Amino acid sequence: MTGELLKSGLEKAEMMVGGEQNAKLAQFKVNTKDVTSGNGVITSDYGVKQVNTDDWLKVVNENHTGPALLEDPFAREKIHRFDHERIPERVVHARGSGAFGTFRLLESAQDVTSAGILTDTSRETPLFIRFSTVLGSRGSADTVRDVRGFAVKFYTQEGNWDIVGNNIPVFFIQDAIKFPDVIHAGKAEPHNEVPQAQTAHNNFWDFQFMHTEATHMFMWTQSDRAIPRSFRMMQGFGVNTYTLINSEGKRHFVKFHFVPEQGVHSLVWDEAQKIGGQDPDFHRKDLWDAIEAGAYPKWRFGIQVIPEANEHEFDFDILDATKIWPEDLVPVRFIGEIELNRNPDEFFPQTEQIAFCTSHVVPGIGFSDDPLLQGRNFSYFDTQLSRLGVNWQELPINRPICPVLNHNRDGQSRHTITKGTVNYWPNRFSAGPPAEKSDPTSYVDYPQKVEGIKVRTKSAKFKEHFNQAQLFYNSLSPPEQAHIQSALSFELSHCDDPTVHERLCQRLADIDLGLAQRVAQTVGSPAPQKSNHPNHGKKTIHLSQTEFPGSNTIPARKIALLIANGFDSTVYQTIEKAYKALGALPTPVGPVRTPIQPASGSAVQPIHHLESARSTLFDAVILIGGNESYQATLSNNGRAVHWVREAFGHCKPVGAIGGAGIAILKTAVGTVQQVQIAQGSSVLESFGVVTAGEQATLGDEMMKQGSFMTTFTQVLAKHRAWNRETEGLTTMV
Ligand code: HDE
Repeated sequence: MTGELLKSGLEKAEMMVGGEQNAKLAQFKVNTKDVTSGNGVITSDYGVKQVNTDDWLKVVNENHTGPALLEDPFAREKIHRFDHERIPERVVHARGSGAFGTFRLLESAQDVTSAGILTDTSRETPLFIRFSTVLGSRGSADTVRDVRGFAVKFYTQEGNWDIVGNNIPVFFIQDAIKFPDVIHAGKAEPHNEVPQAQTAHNNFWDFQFMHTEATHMFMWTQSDRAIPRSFRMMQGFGVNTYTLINSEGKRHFVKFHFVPEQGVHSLVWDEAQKIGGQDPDFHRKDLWDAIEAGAYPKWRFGIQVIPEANEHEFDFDILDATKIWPEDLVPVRFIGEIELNRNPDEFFPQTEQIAFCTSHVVPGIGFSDDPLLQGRNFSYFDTQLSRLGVNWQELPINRPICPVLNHNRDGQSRHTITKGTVNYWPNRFSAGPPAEKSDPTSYVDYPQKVEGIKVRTKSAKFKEHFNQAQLFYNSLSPPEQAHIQSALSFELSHCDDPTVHERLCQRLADIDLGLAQRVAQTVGSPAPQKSNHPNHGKKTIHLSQTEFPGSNTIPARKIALLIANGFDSTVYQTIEKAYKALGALPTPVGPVRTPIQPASGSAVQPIHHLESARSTLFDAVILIGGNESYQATLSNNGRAVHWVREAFGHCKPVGAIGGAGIAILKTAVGTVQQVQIAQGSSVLESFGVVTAGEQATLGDEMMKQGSFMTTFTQVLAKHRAWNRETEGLTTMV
């Protein structure tokens, strides 16, 4: 009976996946209502229509004043419900946002796994991804320096599979028993709950010093990875080592990877801090807007696979979550892609109530003896009990799309009504039996051989903590290395205990002596004179963002087109049209939001004025150019000048067209003599600043090779002009 039920459920799920709506979205229909459509009126939660929802029931005198009555069931219900609206926020990763999407398998991985989702290329699997910061509370800012969560729930035909990953491939600790310590040390300090959503304080850095195993990870958190430009531009990593089991029962170790098609890009620290105040929801809105605009973010899904027999062939332990599997040793095999294409309908029931468990894997996928993963497998389910209650898997967002049948019962807020007189197995009706082992859609445990003694210890290779911290640092480009140095200097400067500075600078010497000495000098700490672990000088591939393959793209990049009365309409229209066609988001910005008159042609209404959005919120700025009025308006506007100056300082592509555009540019960044400026009909790129002389500005000409548009597009695709920093230009503005 169960077999049939399961089969029909699977067929149904399969049908729906292939149909107009995916199975998960179809399932939501039962629980969804639309308050803005239809003729509904307000009722109480128990269904009675209400005629007055503004006045509490009272006993009033002739002046219509008097005490409110406790008797009023409508008022009481409303207040009761409000009083209990909040649930505990996640103990970590409290702030996050997410979206729905799909997974498509491009190449079967049946040689290593029997999992349907990784072997059946005809399937499209619904999914939800929640991105998050780790340390801040629910209301903290998006752009803080922190690890980002990258948690994926695949609603597969064989049950839910969760990859609860991060945007950084390693972790601070090797054993789950240390997790409360690292999180206590990282979150706000216990005596005054300061600071919010930052690691720049004594306790965090004290912990890092006390745990050499954290060295590799803290180098990642001090790198640009911890200040991503967008959720859409982050890599995702499963971090822990899982296993894949194929239909012959053979097991491989695996790490999961997601690589963004939008490129891997970050903010700069000054910008991240400013956006924290200017637009605390920067990442949340960016994801929402991209999906609403149809610019669906995509990631390639890949696996790194190591046969069971090769487990001990590496100089690191492949079960140690503080280590990567360098891609020159174990290449990533890309087998699928994910796309996010639908925003949630309501934040709380979907994004807040989604609950992930590393222990949720489907047939063909298993765990390893990674001690961090083993502890995580316990923790996630446990935390959902206090956050959402024991029946959390019945919540619409968490329900699998395949049938669920078992003898678990009761508990708070139980929704399911199971008919029948038995709630145990075995029973006299043979109702609700276990699945057959031969059924490939059922989970069969891998018969792992285990023998040993019961002790608290780690393998010898777990005790080596510096090789990969050095490997990471060495593999970065000079600007990325410089950013780590600045980040460490910032963080340590916020620690007011000199012991913390001194110890940490000693620790940095274990990664790179030069780095340690430079940081020590900046924070005013004694400079280490020798390293106990001299830098081995080795590098590996794909750790640097600036050199990350395939990162140079422009879709969904936000370009501010600065206009003011007297702007050049032809130039504006050409650029706007061209960038829209390329999938970027050109946005007119003016001194005010009332329509702006060009020198000739129709007026344009800016989407932002210079105060409502700063250049920090855009990827690039173009001074469109125009007549004297355009030039005077913007050159004499301090905010406009600051806009361009700040964009230059943040290494963003800056364009200036014609005499007027160039004049404003010079007012903003004139102190930087090294930037070369175009003249006459030429177009020039210099330090990511693209200028077009007076005669180079005409419409069609702009699209040709060597024109403003093609030159600016190349600069834009590179994201930032880092040579401004390496050549010291940014310190001059
Ligand atoms: Fe988590 N982690 N974690 N973590 N984690 C949680 O589960 C935990 C770790 C990660 O968007 C909690 O539902 C332990 C590594 C993400 O809902 C909690 C250990 C990685 C999210 C928990 C780790 C993560 C969480 C809090 C050490 C990257 C947010 C709320 C062994 C691979 C998921 C919740 C979401 C959330 C425990 C370490 C990623 C308490 C014990 C390593 C993305 O259960």
